[in-house]
Amino acid sequence: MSLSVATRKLLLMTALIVAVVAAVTLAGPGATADRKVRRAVAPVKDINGKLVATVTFTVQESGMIHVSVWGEKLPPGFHGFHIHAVGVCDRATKFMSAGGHLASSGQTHGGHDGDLPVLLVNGNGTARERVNTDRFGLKQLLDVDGSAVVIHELPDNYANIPDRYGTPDTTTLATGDSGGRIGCGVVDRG
Ligand SMILES: [Cu+2]
Ligand SMILES: [Zn+2]
Repeated sequence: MSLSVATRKLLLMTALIVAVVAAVTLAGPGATADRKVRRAVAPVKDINGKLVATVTFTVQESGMIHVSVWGEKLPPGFHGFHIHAVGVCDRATKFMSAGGHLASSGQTHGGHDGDLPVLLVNGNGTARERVNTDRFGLKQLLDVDGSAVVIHELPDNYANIPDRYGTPDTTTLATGDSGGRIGCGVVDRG
């Protein structure tokens, strides 16, 4: 069977259109999502593996990150609340696997990129916090070694120790004395 020149041209055009449509479709939503992640989420679990909080990070128009916390079944009071540098929440290490606070070089506690306002847990064990921060971006949260949200046992003093108490030691300068880690959640794409 031999095709006329016109038929061949038509077939060629059709193939070309199919190829272009396929290319646009492939490069469309998927590629955009890869380039522009707008949201991340961290399900925070306690040392028994029970979900105690959900923390979402959303990029605002301004470029700031909106942090939203829904917590429950937590011990009432103020709790140190930070982004830690490694996205590993290993209960066997009491969440020490999450490393120190997310930080850039030269920062001390209170000024770390990952330092957030303390979390207020109400008498009924619930916590609701919303804050905007320009200290980090989603890229930093979702970098190669990831990151983790950590809820601590005690309040955070942000290394704000007045002179009359003497010179703060390295632990205070690094952590704000917020004690053990009672909750940990790996930050993942939302
Ligand atoms: Cu912490
Ligand atoms: Zn810190």
